[in-house]
Amino acid sequence: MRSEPRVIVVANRLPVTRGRGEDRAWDVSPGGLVTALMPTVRERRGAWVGWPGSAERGIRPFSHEGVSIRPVTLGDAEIRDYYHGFSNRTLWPLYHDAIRTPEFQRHWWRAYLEVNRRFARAAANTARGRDIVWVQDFHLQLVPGMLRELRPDLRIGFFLHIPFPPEELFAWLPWREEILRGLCGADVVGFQTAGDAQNFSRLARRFLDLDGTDTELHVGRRKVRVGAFPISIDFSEFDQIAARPETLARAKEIRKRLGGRKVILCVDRLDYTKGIDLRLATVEQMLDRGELDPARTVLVQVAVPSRETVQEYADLRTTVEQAVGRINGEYSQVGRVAVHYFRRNLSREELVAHYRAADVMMVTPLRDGMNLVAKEFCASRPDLGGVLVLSEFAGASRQLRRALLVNPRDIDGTATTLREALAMRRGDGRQRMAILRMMVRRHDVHVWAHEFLEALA
Ligand code: GDG
Repeated sequence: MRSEPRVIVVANRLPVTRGRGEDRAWDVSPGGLVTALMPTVRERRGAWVGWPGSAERGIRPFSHEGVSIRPVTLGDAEIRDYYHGFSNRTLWPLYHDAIRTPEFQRHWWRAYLEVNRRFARAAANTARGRDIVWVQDFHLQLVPGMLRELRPDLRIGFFLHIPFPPEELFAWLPWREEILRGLCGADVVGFQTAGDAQNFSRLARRFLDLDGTDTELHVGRRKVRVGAFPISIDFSEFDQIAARPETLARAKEIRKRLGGRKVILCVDRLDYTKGIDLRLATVEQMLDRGELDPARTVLVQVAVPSRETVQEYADLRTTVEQAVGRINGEYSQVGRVAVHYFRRNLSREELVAHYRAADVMMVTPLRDGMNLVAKEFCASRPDLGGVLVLSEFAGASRQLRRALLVNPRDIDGTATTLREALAMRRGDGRQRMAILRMMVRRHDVHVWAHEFLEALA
């Protein structure tokens, strides 16, 4: 019997980063995608093609824990134009409801083309016959088409981690046909939600004049499958960390240090899609109206620094920090802060301890492909405690139906729901959490990877 085909992952970033020690050894990077895919790639004796994350040149391919690592190097100008420019300032805002105005620059696009070509070539050189190539995310949307030209023999999959916009927005993109054609090079194009998948297949039919349905496109003689593959987390990992006595002890300590008040927790990358500013505005309004008592409730915002060289992110940081300062200036007392704001990355254990310490978790992005924080929170509550308030504009809301769903732009509505969450009866909360946890447990990240690869096989 022939063995299963190897899996080659192609992603903007490699799954390993240089350590800071003297030997600068490579360490596996933390993060969902790596946790999700490394076991599969390792099992299938596969490879990972990606950028090492710096302008360092001349890094030779090497093997790490049984995975063959194929670095794609980028120069400073390419990092600026392909990554900070086209990826983060054109595609990211455009695909997130144009919450910030996307910029369209021809030289960014040219760099995007060039870098995608380099990734496609690297993948073509890495893959052997029968291998499966799985391309990840918005940085590399042209790779499936380019790779198919180089290697028509390969099975090619593509997964988009962020939303796929509706026609009204996607049509803004001067290179819309090129992007659609690039994606149609794959055999399976996967999205986070059915809505994203539908946006894509409708646009491909309209702009590329293809036949097909919402779930299948006819590209020449090939059939391209289009579908939703909602990404998830390693449920058992969070569940286990959450159940450790030391996590419990730390959660208790956190609650004690917060003065035994009710804890509202928020954990986000410091990104304008995450709705941090509107959430603070909601809380500020509630405090102003006396709907929230700072003696009895505290907000903890963990904000992980992100894309700090991009102006919009620097502006957002200023807005958020001014709001935190204003609220604390008005409502804190000696030894009793109204909003705790941490602009840093917590360790995984510390993060889970915070999840366990929360009474209410607020995940209120304005638009989000999935949002793993919402799922991690559920997995971290084996005690069935905690209430999840979740934006209906996060992909996760399609699965986590028993969360309290909100429209974060509706400040009054969100405030009402937050009050409801804070006052929820224990039994109701536990029942909701049990259902949420069952959902995340059944659809964990291993199921996600397996289902996608099955569809592609
Ligand atoms: C993109 C899409 C999609 C956060 N703070 C800390 C920390 N985190 C970790 C979380 C979580 C991850 O970062 C954030 O994942 P999200 O899904 O919330 O958001 P994006 O970074 O925007 O990811 C998103 C995802 O891709 C996967 O497809 O869900 O929609 O935008 O895992 O735990 N981790 C640690 N300390 C922190 O302080 N250790």
